[in-house]
Amino acid sequence: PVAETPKPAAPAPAPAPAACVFCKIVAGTAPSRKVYEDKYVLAFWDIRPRAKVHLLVIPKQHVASLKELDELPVETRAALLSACVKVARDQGILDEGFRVISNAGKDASQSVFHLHFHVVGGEKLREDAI
Ligand code: D5M
Repeated sequence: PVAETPKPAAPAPAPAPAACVFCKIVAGTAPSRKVYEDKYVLAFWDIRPRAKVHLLVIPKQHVASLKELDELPVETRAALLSACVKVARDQGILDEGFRVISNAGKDASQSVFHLHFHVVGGEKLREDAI
């Protein structure tokens, strides 16, 4: 039998910046109103809610934005989107409708450089806002 070529080792995750507020929330050294947590992701209330329900879903592993999504293990990538749907369901906003947004980079006015998905709903959202 032909010997299997060893798989290249996955690149080590980049160290989290010490000043990252969302990393501090993951570590439990900054407060948050948590609504969901599993091995891969954390979800909590946005500190500046812009809708009746406004949650953030983040990977526990630090990456700066959606631009770096492919640096995350596939399990984490899947867990992020599933968690968006789960928290929307848990908040009772699944049937009436909700929106999931990730601001990446300066044209999107990203202000916290740890990947996050805004999950918003609980009221009629503006049609002309994306
Ligand atoms: O949005 C970043 C979002 O993160 C913004 O809606 C405020 C929120 N934020 C910032 N700091 C905190 C803490 N400590 N807890 C909860 N929510 C927070 P962006 O998409 O980067 O513009």
